[in-house]
Amino acid sequence: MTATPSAETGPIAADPYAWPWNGDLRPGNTALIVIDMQTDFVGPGGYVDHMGYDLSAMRKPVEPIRAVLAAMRAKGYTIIHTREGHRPDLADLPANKRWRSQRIGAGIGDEGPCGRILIRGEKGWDIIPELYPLPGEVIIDKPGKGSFCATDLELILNQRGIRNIVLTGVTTDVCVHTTMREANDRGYECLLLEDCCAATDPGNHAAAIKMIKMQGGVFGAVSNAATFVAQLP
Ligand code: C5J
Repeated sequence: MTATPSAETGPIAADPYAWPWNGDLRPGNTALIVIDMQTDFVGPGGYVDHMGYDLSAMRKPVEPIRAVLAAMRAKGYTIIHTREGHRPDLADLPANKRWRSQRIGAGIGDEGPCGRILIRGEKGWDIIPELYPLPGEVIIDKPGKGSFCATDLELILNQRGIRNIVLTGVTTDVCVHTTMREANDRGYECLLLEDCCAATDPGNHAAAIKMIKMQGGVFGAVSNAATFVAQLP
């Protein structure tokens, strides 16, 4: 029997409602997205390091994401990784994005200890070894903050019949939030795992989590890695 959609039917304990909204959570309709866990965001000598932010905060989600990845891989869920980056000739880099990054000493396209900052194919641009995609997992290369902007993510989700998206990665307030908003506007049901995300500023992380839960879950719901792994069907 199909469960009647209600805020009580979701199998995952989450805030402000048990997720997903209609209780329909299975490998055939649910994907994990791991956003931008690249050396440029969480490793020494990368983009975020150049900007002078605390890398230890950025690394906190690595182990919780590992646990979620293992659980979802074992149960056959779709796994998607994203990488923010630009073409070596900078043809897809908006001039104001380059200007802004140069102004704060982390010029996108400039040489650094991990190669050219945020450039596709460079060492710093790739996903960190601890969370490296397995063969067959989807990798989305995106030039912007949102994972839907100028990518084939929506096409791939639709081909696989995905309706629910579990969001992890960095940064909570920028690329993760932008992706969640884009997904929510397209009708996808979103869950953000808060200990699987980090921001360059802890206050922004907390604010981003709070925003999701307003208006009864305006962008979706929030849970954590341990709860999710324990309750994943
Ligand atoms: C940023 C991201 N912060 N992955 N990118 O520029 O959040």
